[in-house]
Amino acid sequence: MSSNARRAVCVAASLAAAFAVLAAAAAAGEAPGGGLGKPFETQGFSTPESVAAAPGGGWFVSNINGQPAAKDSNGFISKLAADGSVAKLRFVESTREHPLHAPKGLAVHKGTLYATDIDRLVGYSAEDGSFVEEFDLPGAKFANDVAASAEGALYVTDSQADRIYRAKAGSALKEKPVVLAEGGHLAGPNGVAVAPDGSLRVCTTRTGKILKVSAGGEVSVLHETGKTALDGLGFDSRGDIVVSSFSAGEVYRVDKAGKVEVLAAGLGSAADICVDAAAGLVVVPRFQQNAVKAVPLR
Ligand SMILES: [Ca+2]
Ligand SMILES: [Ca+2]
Repeated sequence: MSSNARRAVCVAASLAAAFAVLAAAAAAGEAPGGGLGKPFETQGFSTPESVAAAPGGGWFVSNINGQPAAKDSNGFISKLAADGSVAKLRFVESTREHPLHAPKGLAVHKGTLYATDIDRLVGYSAEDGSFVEEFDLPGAKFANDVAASAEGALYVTDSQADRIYRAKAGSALKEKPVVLAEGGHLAGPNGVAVAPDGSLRVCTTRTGKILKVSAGGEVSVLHETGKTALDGLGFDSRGDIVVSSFSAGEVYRVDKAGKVEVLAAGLGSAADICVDAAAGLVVVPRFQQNAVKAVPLR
């Protein structure tokens, strides 16, 4: 899950705010990144795939509810309060006019919550969950994660079509999404996050790589983690990458030299995480356990 008004917030809000937070923590004698938000675990979801921070606090959680590629009109998005309790289980619901089948990646941009849904990208009000806009993703098979840049570029990975799409927030009625990059070298692109310079970081399902994708679509390998089934990623307050492995049920920090450190283990199926540097938490959707667990971002 990686992604981004507060995945942008989970990333961007954080990078700016985090240094102030770290300074305050240091002044208070606390460990960096330690403990503004409290760890929690919340049950009762239906195949949760992605978590994104909500404007004003708390988180959104996508619920596939059934098979990941089934067009079954029963997907929904939950809203959690800042303590991890469920504020509204069905904050966004499927409707006859605007069906929601199997929402996965989430990103917030300027008050709109975007969710991928198999072959579409759908936007809802982050305030009340009402429908805003939707994009068809031509040729998409399994749209997975989404991330938003500060300028409103929306980047969507498709881990079966081996593609990355780019759409423009607010433009669904006038501009079609374009394919930014495609090919087997994307190796099942899954989590996507926007770096401060506007380039993308993408983790791969099939090879355990972390790729850099430029704004022009050039792809290069940044890190080989040696891990499997990477799913969601974001940045900590130092700008290092934090990434989950679905198959291992673990979360790692990958520093700029490529050193991999285990931050959390025993999570079961760790899908698209929200790395919330400001809160000092990694919020992990436990896909097969129907739970969401927040662990400290040490
Ligand atoms: Ca479903
Ligand atoms: Ca994912």
